[in-house]
Amino acid sequence: MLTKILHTSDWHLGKKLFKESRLDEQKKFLQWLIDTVKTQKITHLLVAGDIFDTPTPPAKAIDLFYNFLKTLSELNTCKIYIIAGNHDSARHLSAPSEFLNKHNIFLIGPLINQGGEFLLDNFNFKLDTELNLFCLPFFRIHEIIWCAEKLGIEEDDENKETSAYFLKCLELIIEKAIKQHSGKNILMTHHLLGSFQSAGSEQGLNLSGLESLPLSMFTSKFEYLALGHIHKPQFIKKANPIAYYSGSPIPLRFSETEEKSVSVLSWDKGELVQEILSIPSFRPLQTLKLTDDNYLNELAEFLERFPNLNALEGFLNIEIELQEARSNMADNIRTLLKDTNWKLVSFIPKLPNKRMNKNFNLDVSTMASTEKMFEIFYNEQFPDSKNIPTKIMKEFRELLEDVQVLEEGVQ
Ligand SMILES: [Mn+2]
Repeated sequence: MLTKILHTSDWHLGKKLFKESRLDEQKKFLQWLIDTVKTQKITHLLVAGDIFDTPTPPAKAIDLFYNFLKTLSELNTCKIYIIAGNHDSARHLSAPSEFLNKHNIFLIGPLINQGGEFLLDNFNFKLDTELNLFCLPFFRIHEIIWCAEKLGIEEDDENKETSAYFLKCLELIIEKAIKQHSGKNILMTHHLLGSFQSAGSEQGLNLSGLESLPLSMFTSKFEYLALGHIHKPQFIKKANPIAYYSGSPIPLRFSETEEKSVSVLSWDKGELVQEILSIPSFRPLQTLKLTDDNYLNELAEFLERFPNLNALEGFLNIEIELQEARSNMADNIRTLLKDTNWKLVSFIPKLPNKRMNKNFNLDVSTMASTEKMFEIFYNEQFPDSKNIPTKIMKEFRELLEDVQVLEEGVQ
């Protein structure tokens, strides 16, 4: 069978948009993917990281993932290679890998295995007689340095903290990997490469002061770089090698309006041919900007023009410019949406930019806590209200906790 590769990434199974589950869309995408593997006669599926949205995903997301693997492996025509991204728990993702290898499913987790070893063979795969795949899952800098030292890089204690030393270590690993087999090479990785455009829904990656990995490290060694992490599909380089972010299969935020796609690779007389296949939209996400005095008419007009014939209800993000605070707007909108195939998911009333009182000065150094600062800020914004409503205070505390968890995660 002729080798034909499909590259996708950033599924983020289990992710929510505000409080709304995306599993229905993710399920439809995975069904579409199975159909595409069949019709396109795909022999190898590459998934470049961020399979799940969180290290401990909800049971329904795990269920969806394993059902997908089961259905695809039953076709018996397509091998599956999946690397861990920064959102995945690499150890959890790859825990069943020995069992799944028997079914031609390869889950590539942390560089350093449970036994504390780095085995280059576990990251290198022969796809056919001519073609090799090298998988570099999301890693932290100290892991690369440790692995390079195991492979015999000269110890350099003086420069160990520098990014130049880290790049030297990474280079050594890549060189050792591609020397293992002769032929053409593909790299799959979950990192920032070259100059990229983010979609805004990605988390930052810490590369010890490096903005991204230099592309020059990979040119002349690889034919194709199958990249994951950035949600907007894009080329980092169009040839020699092609470096491509396939992007996420569904929009993860309202601001992601570009068409989603997967990348398909085949070879014609030894020449690499890439085709971008569009993924259908399984649920429309729409931002509507409405005006203060006419918002219900404008919304009615929108509903008439865009009835949403999709099987799944559309998600709406409504922004309204207001002259002054008004009540019941969101409820009025929900009433109007009641018998339609649209759901209000996010409502943002925008009040005219109240200038902060120039004399208002928050001396952060004397503040006991962030909560106290919020209290003072709130009283300044809404001088008529005596206390912060309990609900707002509760939500502020939850937000604060989320930010703290995120900060810990990024470090
Ligand atoms: Mn990522």
